[in-house]
Amino acid sequence: MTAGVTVHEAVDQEMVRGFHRDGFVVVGDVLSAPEVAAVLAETERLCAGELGRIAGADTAPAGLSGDELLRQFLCIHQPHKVSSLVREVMSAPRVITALTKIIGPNIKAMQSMVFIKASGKPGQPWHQDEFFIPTRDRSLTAAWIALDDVTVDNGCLWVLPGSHRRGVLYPDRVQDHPDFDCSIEAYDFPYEDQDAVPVEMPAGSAVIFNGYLLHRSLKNSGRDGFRRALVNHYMSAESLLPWGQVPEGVHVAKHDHRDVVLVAGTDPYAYKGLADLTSAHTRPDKDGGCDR
Ligand SMILES: O=C(O)CCC(=O)C(=O)O
Repeated sequence: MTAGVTVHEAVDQEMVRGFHRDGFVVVGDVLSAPEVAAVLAETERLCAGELGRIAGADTAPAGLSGDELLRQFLCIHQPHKVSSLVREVMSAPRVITALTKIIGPNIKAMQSMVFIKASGKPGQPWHQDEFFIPTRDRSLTAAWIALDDVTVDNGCLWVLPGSHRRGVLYPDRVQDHPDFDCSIEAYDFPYEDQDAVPVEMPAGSAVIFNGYLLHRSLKNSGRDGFRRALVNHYMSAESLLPWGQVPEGVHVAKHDHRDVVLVAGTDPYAYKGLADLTSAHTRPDKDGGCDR
């Protein structure tokens, strides 16, 4: 330990060093057991449509409840748009403490996703989150919070340690592997599947990872049960966010998606106001085919 540095500071420095070296870090106990139970109950309410419309959920058969209902959903995007609880969890103190050490004092969130992934449901192939959510300063960072104990068997996240460091976005292509959902996959990167490590964690823990880190998840091959996770995406509030539909007449480099939630510090662009641009929606499940 460096002289004049407290134990807490030394632990933080080690966490930040690990994040920059590997592209990810696991933080334990970001949610307590009762908090996890509350988010799981909220997930059921989301699926039942009790919190507001979830676009795409209308295809679930009526009258289902409990596990039968949950099995109809692979993932719900932007649940924070209808759930004040999910919005609150975006600011979970242990996540924000870690993020401020990694990103800086001013942080905004632009995306939430709740994965439900019942047994037999597919994972998501190799990808880098910055391919989908581009920031100008490469500050995109995910907090993937386990809501069940996540294991290789039930389809935990896998990461390629250090794959963020080159700062390259690899090419992506359509894939139709039976173990993956309809998402496109990154390819032609200098890593092998054997280099990947599984991120197994107890419920309530989070893996925080860099937007350039290659990661994927495999099918839930458990005999029953779910592999649920709440994933929130954050970035530095100083950076513009050229994400989503670019309004007519605005150059893409000046585009700034303002459907964001400030979770730490101050927003230098507060003068622009906020916008309501996204809404809660389901991710297509392969059972229904991929819409290509
Ligand atoms: O949880 C999963 O199965 C995939 C999540 C993921 O890759 C992501 O949040 O970027």
